[in-house]
Amino acid sequence: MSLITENISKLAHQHPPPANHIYAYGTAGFRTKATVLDAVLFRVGIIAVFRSQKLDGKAVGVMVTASHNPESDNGVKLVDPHGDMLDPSWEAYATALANTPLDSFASYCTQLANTLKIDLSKKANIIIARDTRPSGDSLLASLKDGIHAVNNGSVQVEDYGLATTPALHYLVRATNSKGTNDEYGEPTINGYMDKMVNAFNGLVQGKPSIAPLKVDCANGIGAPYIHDLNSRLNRVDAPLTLEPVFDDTTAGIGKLNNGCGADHVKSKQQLPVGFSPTPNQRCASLDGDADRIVYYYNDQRGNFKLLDGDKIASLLSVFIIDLVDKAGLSDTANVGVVQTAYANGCSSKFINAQQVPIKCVPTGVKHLHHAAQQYSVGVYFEANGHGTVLFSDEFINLIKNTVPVMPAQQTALQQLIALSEVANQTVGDALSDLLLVEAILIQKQWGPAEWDGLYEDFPNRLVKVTVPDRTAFTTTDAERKLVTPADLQKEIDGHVSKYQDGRSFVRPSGTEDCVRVYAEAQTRGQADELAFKSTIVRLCLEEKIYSDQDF
Ligand code: G16
Repeated sequence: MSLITENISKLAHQHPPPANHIYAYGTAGFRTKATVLDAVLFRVGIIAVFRSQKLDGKAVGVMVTASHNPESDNGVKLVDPHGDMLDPSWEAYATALANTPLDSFASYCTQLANTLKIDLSKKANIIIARDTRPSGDSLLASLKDGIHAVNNGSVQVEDYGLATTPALHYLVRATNSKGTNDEYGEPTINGYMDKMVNAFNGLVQGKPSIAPLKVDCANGIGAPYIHDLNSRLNRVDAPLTLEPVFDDTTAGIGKLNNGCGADHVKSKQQLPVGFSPTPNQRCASLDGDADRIVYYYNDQRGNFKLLDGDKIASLLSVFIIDLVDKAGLSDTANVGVVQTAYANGCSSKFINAQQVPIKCVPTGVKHLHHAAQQYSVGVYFEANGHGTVLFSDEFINLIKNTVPVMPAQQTALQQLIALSEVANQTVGDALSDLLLVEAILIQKQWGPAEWDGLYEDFPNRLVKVTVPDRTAFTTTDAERKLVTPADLQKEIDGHVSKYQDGRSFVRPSGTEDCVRVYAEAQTRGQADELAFKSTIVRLCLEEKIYSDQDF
């Protein structure tokens, strides 16, 4: 046994996996109850070192978070050197490592290192952080044990403590690109904030202020970041003020994502509990690790109006298309939008009507990010508020090197450059998205109702259903159709055909123990009927599946 194998074996025994527990790599990494995650975090530490060693010691990120899930859950997201999610081809190795029995664990690590041709004597650089969950501290310690289990003396760990997920993604890319021609920014939290705020300032300087924005921080790590962002905006006299609410980050008191946050607002189509904005007041909600944002307002009659990821994507794509046109680049650059099955049918119709191509991909940032990279400017958003705008290197070169012949063209080019710096190029980012949206609203001097007026959504319903085994549900066609259980899709199609503009699909969640049912139709009553009376009834009664209290 080599020294490293011995060390792995010794430390692995301090982090034994629970009996009979199978871990699955889900939509965004491992995610489940915090109480069964100790072994996973230890083992993820090892895979992170392997990944870094395989990539010649480039920094790899590990974020300990369960994002929108309840406070008692936790999880882990892995970040590749360019700042995007772990290459999907490595998910299988991470899963195998997580599920290897303790007795054979050390020898399996050696075997995996051999298969992947990893030189364990190479250096590795791991950047880590966590969200505010009470379990975060001890899980971070397990992660560090895993990292140090492979320590050959040249494994470096940089621990940022409490940070948002998008900040960690930024730090990974900024660290790896420092000193190169593609330098992404100063690899510090200050550098992350400065880059966004300076570029935002360039977009809105001299414009009249708009009403303050109420920001629901989900009682998570986004709270100190929103407070910090607000002070920075004040310092530069920006025409925007943020008013944070739900900003209590005290760990262990059950407030995180509870009755507040982006997932609550989007799934329940309701205000955060106990929150009553005045009519037409612009509000936004982040999730627990600040990588998602949705907007909303109450109209004059007190009706709740949601401005979700689809509305954000629509606002951004219309604005960008106009700038590309004014910059004289419409013939050279292609702008595209990437959505998932959850995108409201009306948003897709609206975007298509602007002559912008749309691509539909399975749920998960990794899928959207990859598809958006195919465009000069790729706007990607999940309806739940997770997204960003990617600018290709070629397009950045083009806008930086185009010599303007008219002042309007010069302004458009400058604004495109500024947008590319506000937009997080590594992952969906609530803070960066907030600044993108606010910059456009300030430029247009729009309130939420004007933005909402771009198009009207089809009423829709999203329901979680607890099932005995969600792995029994498999899908195809970017998750719009079920393959198994057999014949269930035929039944759903039968129900859908009864409703004009009806659409419904069922898919297993990759972050929670449930399947998600989505339905939309022309009226609220029909959307609910399609979701509850048709699709879910079929699920529950015929498949002998029992729903949670949402049913
Ligand atoms: C994660 C993913 C998102 C996905 C969401 C829900 O978000 O990053 O892409 O939309 O989970 O996934 P599912 O429907 O499979 O449970 P977050 O913000 O929770 O990390």
